[in-house]
Amino acid sequence: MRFGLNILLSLFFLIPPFYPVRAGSWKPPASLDSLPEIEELPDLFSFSDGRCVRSIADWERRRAEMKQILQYYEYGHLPPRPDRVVAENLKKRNLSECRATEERMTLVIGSENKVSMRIAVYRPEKSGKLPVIVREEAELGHIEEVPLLIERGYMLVEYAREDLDLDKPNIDGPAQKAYPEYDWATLAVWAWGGMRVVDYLETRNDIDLKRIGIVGHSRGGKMALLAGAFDERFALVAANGSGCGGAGCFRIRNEKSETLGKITEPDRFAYWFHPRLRWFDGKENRLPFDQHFLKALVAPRALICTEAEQDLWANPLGSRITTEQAQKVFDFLGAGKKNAYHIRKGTHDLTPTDWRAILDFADQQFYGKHRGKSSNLSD
Ligand code: GTR
Repeated sequence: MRFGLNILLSLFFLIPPFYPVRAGSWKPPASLDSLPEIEELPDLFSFSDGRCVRSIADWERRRAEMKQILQYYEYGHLPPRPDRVVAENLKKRNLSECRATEERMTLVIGSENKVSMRIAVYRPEKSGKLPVIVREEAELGHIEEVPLLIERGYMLVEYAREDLDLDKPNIDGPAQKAYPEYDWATLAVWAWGGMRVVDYLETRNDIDLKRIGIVGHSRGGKMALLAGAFDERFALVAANGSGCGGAGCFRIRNEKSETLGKITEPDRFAYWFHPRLRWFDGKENRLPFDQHFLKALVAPRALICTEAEQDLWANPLGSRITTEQAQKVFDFLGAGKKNAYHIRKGTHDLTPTDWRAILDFADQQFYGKHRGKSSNLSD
């Protein structure tokens, strides 16, 4: 009997408990004051109730929890996919700059709470289904990037993010007015716009739907990372100089980097985020997450964060740390070579060097071509 008990006890300690982790078990805390201090970056593989991720199925549940956490504390909640996206007012022309066509149109999103957003589609004069880069802009017509993308065989789709919500404080844009029951802030609205572009691309027959990437710079990089983290139809995510609220870690920064407190000042960019984020000003160690959550959510899809050495405000150090932390998830999912960090000399900009790094990485991930030298942490 005693022997039997010993065996039972040793089995209990030797074999890790194996039980399914409940889905949707995350609940907001009773109050923010009750949040514990976490000096290190919160563990990607620990559920908020302390259980560990042990299987791919657990990871899927942890992923769902992490998305809830990010929406609750940082970005606000995004509405679900609308029932339809219809293109209207199509205008087509050949470009004189390169062998490509430009189509401008308005996407009418949803059949009940309609929201309109203009897009521009640049397509190389080639037949067949092509890979696409989606890129947000305050306004359409960033034509200088088109020849490079066309030459590399990519379509470019720009969308006018400010049709959904202006980049201004204290206003509800058309998207927020259409979905009043959602507490989404501006970055979430813009990210949702990128997802709606994919809804539209799914209605065309000339798109390689397995090779859609999203690229953004600075505030656009923040939103590209959010869109790519949440929408698995993006096979590739590229955030350039995205900094605070993007690829940059809140807890670990260069001395001159933008802080959580600075970015959420009421007369700066508070409106990009859910108001709850500002509570963590000077209390970053109470955040139950950090920006490595966003990067980990992209796995096992491809992610590249492009930074610049002198762009200290955008926290290239913090972006390197979040990349290193997220690498554990990429490895866990067997996608160790899909998490890239690229740094160049220079300042805050999306330069041809950045574009080349992004497109070399895209070629490598999409087609197995090795053209550039974007560094990969697991190499
Ligand atoms: C800055 C802001 C950054 C970055 C940048 C931009 O003023 O502090 O977080 O988003 O604007 O988007 O241009």
